[in-house]
Amino acid sequence: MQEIPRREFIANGSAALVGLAAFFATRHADAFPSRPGEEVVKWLDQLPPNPVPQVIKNQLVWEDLDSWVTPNDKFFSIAHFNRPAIEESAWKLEIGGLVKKPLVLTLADIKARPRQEVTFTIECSGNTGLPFFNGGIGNARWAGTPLAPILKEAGVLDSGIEVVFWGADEGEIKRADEVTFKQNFARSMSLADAMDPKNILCYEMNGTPLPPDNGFPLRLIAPGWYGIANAKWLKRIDVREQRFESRFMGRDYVTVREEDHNGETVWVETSVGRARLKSAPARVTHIGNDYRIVGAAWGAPVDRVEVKIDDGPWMPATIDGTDKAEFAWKMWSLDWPKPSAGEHTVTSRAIDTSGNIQPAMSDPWIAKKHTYWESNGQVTRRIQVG
Ligand SMILES: Nc1nc2c(c(=O)[nH]1)N[C@H]1C(S)=C(S)[C@@H](COP(=O)(O)O)O[C@H]1N2
Ligand SMILES: [Mo]
Repeated sequence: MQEIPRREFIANGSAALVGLAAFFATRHADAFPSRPGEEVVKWLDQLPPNPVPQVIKNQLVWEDLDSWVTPNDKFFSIAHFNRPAIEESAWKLEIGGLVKKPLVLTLADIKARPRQEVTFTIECSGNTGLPFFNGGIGNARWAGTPLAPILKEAGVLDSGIEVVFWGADEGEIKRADEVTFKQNFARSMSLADAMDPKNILCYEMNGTPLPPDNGFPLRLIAPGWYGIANAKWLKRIDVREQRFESRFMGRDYVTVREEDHNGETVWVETSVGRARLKSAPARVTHIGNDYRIVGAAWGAPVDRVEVKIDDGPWMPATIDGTDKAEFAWKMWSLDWPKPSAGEHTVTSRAIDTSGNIQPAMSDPWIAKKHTYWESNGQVTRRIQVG
């Protein structure tokens, strides 16, 4: 379904349209391949204890996945510094730096601007790259106001090339060059990326104000980008004339790959940016001896998903047809009638609309990646049948 802002429906004044929107909303919420009476089988490979419980909270439990939209109380959150508790009355957003007219906006000012919604699956780029982390993903319906018109209103000067998003959270930065200082969380984007009409300054998650852990009162939602770009607890947007390098641009969230260039090995370091094609088996269910594998695929326009059991052939999964949101994960399923008793492995791979295939873990793209970021290799889970 096309993303149609609620305002447009109301402006149309058509009860039929509003009804249709509600119908699709319900269909979306229900769009999940489950069968009455089925039982869920736990994966044999369960995560070891999370060594950073303040940083990573509330990971998605894949076996519990039973809805296309992840409810707020089941949504993961990441905080690299503190988790600020912000009072709406004391909060404001500054837009400054290389602009003609700096702006200061209250939450009421932001909510009074045009509303835009997007259903977007946000994944931490560290997800499945670390042994204790596979639930850094969730899908929500985010609402806010587009960022681009605010930047236009402030009037970015010709010298401005970079937009920095500052959070209210703060931590100590110790650099290798022995400079130590306190700094707020900060991520940046090129001006061109920031002006993407899909980016919103977001104040609502699944119909409620942003929960504190997910960035209350305001965060950036940049559909199609890895989690790190979606700066939470925003306090300032700052236009600059140089590329910006914070810890989260230039040191953490840096992917290091060994690439081959005409037979020469070239080591390449890049800052984590846009999301990558990925899928994962979510859970196996059964009714008696009729098993079914259900999973999700996301990160790029997904064309199809294939599933491999043990060392068998790739088999086409059925993609749930009801969830058509461009930036949201797609649910898929594959019936697995009467599997033999014993231990099995389940692997999935997504294929995008350009024919790119989610890489195997042995693919050089993954095998020659030396940091855990952007781990979009195929996910294999283990299961006991019978
Ligand atoms: N201000 C701020 N924004 C932040 C972070 C943070 O630590 N501070 N973590 C980022 C990371 S690493 C991810 S994966 C996403 C996670 O969004 P969520 O916590 O709403 O799930 O938020 C991003 N935005
Ligand atoms: Mo992240």
